[in-house]
Amino acid sequence: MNRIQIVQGDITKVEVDAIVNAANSRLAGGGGVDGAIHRAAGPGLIEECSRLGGCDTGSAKITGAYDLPARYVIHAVGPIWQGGQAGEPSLLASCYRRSLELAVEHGARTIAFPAISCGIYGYPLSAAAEIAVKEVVSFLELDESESLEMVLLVCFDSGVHECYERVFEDLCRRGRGQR
Ligand code: AR6
Repeated sequence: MNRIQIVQGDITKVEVDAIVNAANSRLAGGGGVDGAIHRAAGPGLIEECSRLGGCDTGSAKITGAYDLPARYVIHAVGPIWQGGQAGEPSLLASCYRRSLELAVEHGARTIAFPAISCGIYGYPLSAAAEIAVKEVVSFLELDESESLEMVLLVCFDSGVHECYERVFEDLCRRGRGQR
């Protein structure tokens, strides 16, 4: 199986059916990857987001992608890191699961994720990367009809990229992941 790819780059440039945004719970736009996605999508995106009534932390909502090459943007709201005792790991895992479910529900066959919560929200990178990789691997293992062809984990810089590669290789070595 070769359905996970870890790549370095700008998620707004990636040609997939759905890109995931690391949004805030008001879906109000912001900095980081959220700012980049809204700039590249154009004003239609914030207008559509403003009609969605926000989104709970740990969940996700889907919109059109406007001027982006993708068909959909899935706005996932990751947890703000507060030390790890406030349910952050399960909230982050649930962002990945919910985004993958939404993609499948909308017929997307390819999806790209940024490192949700790993920027402004301060989640420690290797812990977050492990959750991201594990959730994607488990989802793909259960997706027997292979409705998802490819999941890209898009790392903005080389530090994030190296960390994801290391986490993925560790997981494969332990026999729990396949690519
Ligand atoms: N492509 C891919 N990854 C990117 C890009 C890009 N163009 N730009 C940044 N990243 P962050 P968060 C990486 O801060 O921590 C916003 O204000 C970045 O290097 O974007 O979930 C929202 O509105 C990091 O590895 O998201 C929220 O208020 C990762 O994306 C808040 O930030 C996530 O960093 C969400 O914070």
